[in-house]
Amino acid sequence: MTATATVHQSEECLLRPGNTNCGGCGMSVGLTMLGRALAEAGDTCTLVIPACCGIVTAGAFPTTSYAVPTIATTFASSAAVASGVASIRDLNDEPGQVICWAGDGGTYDIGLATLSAAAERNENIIYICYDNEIYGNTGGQRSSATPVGARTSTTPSGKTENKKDIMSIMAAHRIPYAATLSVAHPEDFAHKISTALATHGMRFLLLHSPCPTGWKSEPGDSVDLVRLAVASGLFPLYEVHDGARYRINVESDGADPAEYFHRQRRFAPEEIDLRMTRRACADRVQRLRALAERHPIDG
Ligand SMILES: Cc1ncc(C[n+]2csc(CCOP(=O)(O)OP(=O)(O)O)c2C)c(N)n1
Ligand code: SF4
Ligand SMILES: [Mg+2]
Repeated sequence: MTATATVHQSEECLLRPGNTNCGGCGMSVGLTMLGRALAEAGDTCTLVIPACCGIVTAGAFPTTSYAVPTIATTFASSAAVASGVASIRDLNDEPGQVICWAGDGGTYDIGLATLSAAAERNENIIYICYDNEIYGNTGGQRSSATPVGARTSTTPSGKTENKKDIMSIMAAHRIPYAATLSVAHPEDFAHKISTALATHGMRFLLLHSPCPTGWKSEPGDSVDLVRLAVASGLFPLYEVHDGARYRINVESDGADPAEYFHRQRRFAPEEIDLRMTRRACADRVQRLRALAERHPIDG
């Protein structure tokens, strides 16, 4: 469903000006980068979006913030709806990508069953999870992507469980392509979108998406925060082919994750075990390096 744009649009504009996203929202930057990468490849897409900030920002019919056809789905069905739309497109030999754009609540939690089913069937879709580590548009409840120690409206004293490792879950499905994205690394972002566009079958991309409202951070700090997450090993940038071959795209430089926590009021300093966090970052990076050395993409 599309509606008439009332402002001039450049071809690469996927998210139109005047949308309702908060200032400093990583999702806005991610959609802009995605639009540019699609335009550069001469490709286009249909968006499939479950309940999340991403569909709130679409606005009310007959106007929309999206410059492409957009289907709003229930949480549980987004990967299934995207699979159906992609099958019809392929049967009719139609151009364009079907891109599921979903939050962490819709991906790690409520939509995981149909996401897993689509991955197992190797459906010809691109699934992008913008992970703001919270149920953003319903008031900031915890999700299974929320990191340990983060205070949310349902974990007021800090979450006690670790963030779910969705990348390992998706890699275990042996899908053709899975990768992590950061808005702090636009060239890497563009490279991975272009790889995804050139790959057939199920593609899963995980975007670390700053959310000043939920993270209780300054909107102007958003890009710095996710850059720190990459540099410290909290959110490594890597890609996985066929669930088996790995490549680290941006090496962690061993930056101390302390600053990442200090600049967000969702974390209470006394509840963050920095020693354990540093060890977890080092372990994560070491494990990925071992995988990339033993099973390289170019090997
Ligand atoms: C089955 C179902 N459960 C709960 C809701 C209420 N709900 C709407 S959006 C939302 C949070 C979505 O979180 P996420 O997917 O992370 O997206 P974000 O809001 O952070 O962008 C919830 C719980 C719903 N619409 N459907
Ligand atoms: S609540 Fe967070 S994810 Fe939602 S629009 Fe605002 S900044 Fe973006
Ligand atoms: Mg979310």
